[in-house]
Amino acid sequence: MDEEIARHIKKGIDLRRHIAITQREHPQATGEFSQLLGQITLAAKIVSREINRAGLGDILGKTDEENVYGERQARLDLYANAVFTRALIHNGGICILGSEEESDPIQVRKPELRGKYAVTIDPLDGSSNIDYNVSVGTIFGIYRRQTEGGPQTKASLKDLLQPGRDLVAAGYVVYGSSTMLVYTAGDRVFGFTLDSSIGEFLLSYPNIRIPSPGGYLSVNESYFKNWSPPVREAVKEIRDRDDYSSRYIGSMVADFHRNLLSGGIFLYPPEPEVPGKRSGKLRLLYEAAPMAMIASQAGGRASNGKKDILDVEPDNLHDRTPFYSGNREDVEFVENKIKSWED
Ligand code: FDP
Repeated sequence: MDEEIARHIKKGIDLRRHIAITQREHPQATGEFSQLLGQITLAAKIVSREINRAGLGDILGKTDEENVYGERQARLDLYANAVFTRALIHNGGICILGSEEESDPIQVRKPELRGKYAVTIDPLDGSSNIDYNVSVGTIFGIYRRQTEGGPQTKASLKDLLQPGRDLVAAGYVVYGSSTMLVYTAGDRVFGFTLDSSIGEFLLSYPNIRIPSPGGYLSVNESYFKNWSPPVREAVKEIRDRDDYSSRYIGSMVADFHRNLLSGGIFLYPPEPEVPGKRSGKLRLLYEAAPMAMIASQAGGRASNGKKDILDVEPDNLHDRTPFYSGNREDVEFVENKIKSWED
């Protein structure tokens, strides 16, 4: 980042001003990217407000609807999906949206509203925790449209089926004890905290770097018996290290966020003998790839056990992937364990 621009990025500035400053590095920018981030933050504020008063309204609990993975959707899943979809489709500078809650992508139908970005979103990650007042999140990834023909031409699936390496930006919102938005546009990771008294996200972390070594081991150990031998061995060894402690919330955004700030490794390994979990649980496009971009920009790494998540080419919108992310050394330690069993 240009030093003159970096000087203006100070704690406390609001997100809109921050985007305006960072966009100075891109004199050719049309404003669509700023517009898109603006719409994401607007939707995040609406969802945050609803989550904060969730117990008061009639919005907790499950619906009778199932998503494409056969999971029963929570009411807040559907609410968050509707809020983000509306914000992005009508005014977001995008041409197509892939949502974890929808089986098919959503097209921007009117040519005059079509922008140059394709967006993936997990509107409410960790929603099985929502009824218990545990932190949940939203994850988003922003790609450049690949389909030729300009706004007159409809977008296509290939605009969403891109490897994480092609992400223009990625981020998440964690609805926790405070609401935070963390994002990267490929140069540093920034964290903003929502000041609800003025309704603005203010810069609280100007340059997040994953501390290393040490930190938290974060994994659902109740699946220990289902993992492959190298993964079991790696988890046991990390657990025994003196500078590691265990924490698992079961809400990916919250687990990832804690480890981004404190170091360590978050794992969701495959369970080779368990139908539906042979590639783990997490979704490549909606969860893994955006988080991999953030981990990598913060000096860490995310892997599927064999290669960097950013290099994995998606075949389908709803592909799942094993996921190991955090300190570069810890992720490489797991990768080497897996490799050593294959050799
Ligand atoms: P949830 O099902 O509550 O939406 O991928 C979704 C996710 O939560 C992640 O946020 C979380 O890390 C993981 O599933 C939790 O899965 P387990 O309950 O199997 O640990």
